Amino acid sequence: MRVNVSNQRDELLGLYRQMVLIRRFEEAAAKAYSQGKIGGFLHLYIGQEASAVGALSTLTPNDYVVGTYRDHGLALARGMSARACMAELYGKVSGCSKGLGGSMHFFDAEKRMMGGYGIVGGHVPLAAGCAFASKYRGLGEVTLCFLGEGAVSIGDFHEALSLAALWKLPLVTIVENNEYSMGTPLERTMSVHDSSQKAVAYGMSRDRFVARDVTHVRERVAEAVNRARAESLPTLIEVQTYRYRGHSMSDPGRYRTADEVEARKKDDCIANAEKTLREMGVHDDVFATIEREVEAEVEDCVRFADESPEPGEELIEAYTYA
Ligand SMILES: Cc1ncc(C[n+]2csc(CCOP(=O)(O)OP(=O)(O)O)c2C)c(N)n1
Repeated sequence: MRVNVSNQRDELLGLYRQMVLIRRFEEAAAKAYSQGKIGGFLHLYIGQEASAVGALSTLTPNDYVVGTYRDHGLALARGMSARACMAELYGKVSGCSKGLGGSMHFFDAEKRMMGGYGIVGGHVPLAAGCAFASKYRGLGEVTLCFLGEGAVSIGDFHEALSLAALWKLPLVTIVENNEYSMGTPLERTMSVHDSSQKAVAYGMSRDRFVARDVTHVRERVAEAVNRARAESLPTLIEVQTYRYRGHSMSDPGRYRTADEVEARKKDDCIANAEKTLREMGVHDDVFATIEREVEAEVEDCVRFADESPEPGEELIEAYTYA
């Protein structure tokens, strides 16, 4: 079979652009946080971009995405507007959750981005519920659920996987193993270091790979998404990745050395994609254009967030149960 190189290149260029957008968006968010414009928590995804971008590139608009508080990358990869996301970080009424959710609660029903959840592991049953609803209604939709390896020891994770396997739900659960749960390394929280092995207990398909190449992530997740869509079967995937920043903005990261972080940055998913694209014949001018366009989009969303109004008192009653 003849491989269409220009299609592969264009596809990778699209994924590359999304990863650059996520990284520049979060760099701008970190700056705004240090300027006191963003309050509360801010968990950055920098270093992990290939995971969300590769995985979400396998979905159709009707599929569902459910994630943790580290949700900016998922939201942008799902095509949510950078303006609505940045405004949400600023707590502005023009944010995707009307400024009431902040960093941890990005949500967009139209894009089927079902959140952003702060309780570790608590969202996995919600994702199983989405998958159940799709199956019950015979819609052929798939749900992709993201969590950290810290959530694998939580009961909710096991209850959800147990039912997903029993009821053959179209659910792909992706554990993003970035090696640390806040400041605690994996070796101190789990007796089994390959979390995909948990699938064996439920008779569920599993996979495990390193997220250094976004195309590779896309191909491997596509196998699971196809299995979910065509056969209505769940899969558990462990994606091995690494976050460069602290757990959140308040974490100075003293539990790991600067050398460790620098060594991991040498295998950066964005740099790796750029290298592959150059090998495919993409030149400096294309990268410069992408950088310029992304910079303009990020500047625009920061300006939009700055200029948007604060939520008014009417929102307090509108979204409070009493
Ligand atoms: C049930 C529960 N316990 C504890 C916390 C506090 N907490 C927030 S994030 C976190 C670490 C989770 O790490 P991991 O699942 O590996 O995800 P990562 O932050 O690395 O993406 C903890 C313990 C919480 N939010 N919910």
